[in-house]
Amino acid sequence: NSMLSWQRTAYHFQPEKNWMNDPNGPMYYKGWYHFFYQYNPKGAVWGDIVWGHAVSKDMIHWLHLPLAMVADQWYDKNGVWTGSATILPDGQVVMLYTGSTNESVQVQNLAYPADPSDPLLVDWIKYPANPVLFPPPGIGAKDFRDPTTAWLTSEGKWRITIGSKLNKTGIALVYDTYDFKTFERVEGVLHAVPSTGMWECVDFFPVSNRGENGFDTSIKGKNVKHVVKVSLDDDRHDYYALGTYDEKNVKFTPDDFKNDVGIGLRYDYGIFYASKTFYDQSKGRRVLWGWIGESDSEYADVAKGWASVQGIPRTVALDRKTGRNLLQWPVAEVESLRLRSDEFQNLTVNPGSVVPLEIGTAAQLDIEAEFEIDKEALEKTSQSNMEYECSSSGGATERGAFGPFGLLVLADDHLSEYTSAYFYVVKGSDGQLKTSFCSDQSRSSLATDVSKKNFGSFVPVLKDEKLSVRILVDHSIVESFAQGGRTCVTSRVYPTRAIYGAARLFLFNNATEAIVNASLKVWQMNSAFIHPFQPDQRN
Ligand code: DQQ
Repeated sequence: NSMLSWQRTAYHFQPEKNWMNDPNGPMYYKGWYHFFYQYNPKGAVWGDIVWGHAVSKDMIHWLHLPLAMVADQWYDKNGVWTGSATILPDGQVVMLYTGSTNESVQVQNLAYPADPSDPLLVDWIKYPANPVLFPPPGIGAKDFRDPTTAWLTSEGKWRITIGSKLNKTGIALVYDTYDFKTFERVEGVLHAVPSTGMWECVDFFPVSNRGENGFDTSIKGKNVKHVVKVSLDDDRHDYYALGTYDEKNVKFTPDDFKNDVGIGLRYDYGIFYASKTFYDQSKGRRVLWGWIGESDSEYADVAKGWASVQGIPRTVALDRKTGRNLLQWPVAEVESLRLRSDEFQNLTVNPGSVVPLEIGTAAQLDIEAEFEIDKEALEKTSQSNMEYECSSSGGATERGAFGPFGLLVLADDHLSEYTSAYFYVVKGSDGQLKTSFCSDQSRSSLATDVSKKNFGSFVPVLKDEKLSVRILVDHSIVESFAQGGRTCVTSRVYPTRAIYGAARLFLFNNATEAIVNASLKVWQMNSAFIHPFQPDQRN
């Protein structure tokens, strides 16, 4: 239905049609980035899941390849579900994935490239003796899925973890193997958190506390911290914790139990789920992929013939300034799409004002913005003992002393539609300033069958730092990275007027006391090339 095609994105990865969900088995192999994904070839809703496959030289422009794996065996008849790739030291690729069997039991299966000399890895072989793992005793037949990338133990075995639950406790089961065909269950669990429910798509990886961009999954040593990420089936968000991995006792211990996995930090406070990282050995960085679903109705998805996009791949590294959170940032390659830019220096945005930014059209943008608020007003204010929560607030229109202020993206001239991305600062009972960053969908669309949620969270702002945000705007997606990627928020929005050439960009300040000084650079973004592979593109 071409009537709804304006919501398609121009530079975020999506198949030509139908339903997509989790990223699967991302890796870099013989000069190509490979991306597999959960895909329904038959329609725009979840079901009949197989593995879609695309390749890219830069994770921005993509060539769609034939389906990598379909549901053609008893052990994956009800779905070729999520899995991960491991690249062995000799370059061999091993893929482990979950199959939902003919009886809907969740089992783990092994697959490998039919022709390792083919950089495109078009054909895949399922190991004839699959499945390689069944749900262990005491674990529900439908609570055993999404194997991770394997990492090496000191004894030279490969170790993986698989998400599950015991009653309402989310757990990560551990298995060791030499050959990915026979596995040995490791007693206990890598990690468990009560009341978090089923853990989907567990991810486990090292980060450097010295500043490197990324580590191979098997790295060990003094400069290493570990991250556990889980996708909570019950609330559909991806949570992570930083901590320590004790190899001998096969235990992850979070640095801060109050911020344990599933109850503390999220990768993204908007729509972002079932994410997975991989180590990009070509650039020495760790890259995160995340599934960004729709926030309109299933009826609308069926009508438009497709559902879901993938977020722009993000580099992930420890935030060495705080030591307590990760930093996520769009991969540098996205900057190759930047076209013409406009710059605005030191604009004064007074309380209660909206400032149009004359940049032409604004449906495909990359925005870098910095804000400073007037310190005197902050010191003099009588408003203290304040709390702020994006989700329960009135969004861009509810005024406080020091917020909200920021940007209105995907807006129309008359502001009948806009998505606000804003900061809100409060002075707490301890006299300390606390900053929230929010992305509000409540005014994004005149349509009624869409989510009107306001997403966001607290963002750490260190002394002498300005407030800053990077925002990628792409027709129906707004991906924001506040304070260098400490807090990220992704919204899916469905404007009916603020589309194509009618989309505009504004600054706004709806604080009552704070005068805001804003500086921005705004790039128009080119569309990415995302098309079916043609034989002459084999290079
Ligand atoms: N999606 C897959 C499962 C996974 C879930 C099925 C997470 O393997 O647990 O499509 O979105």
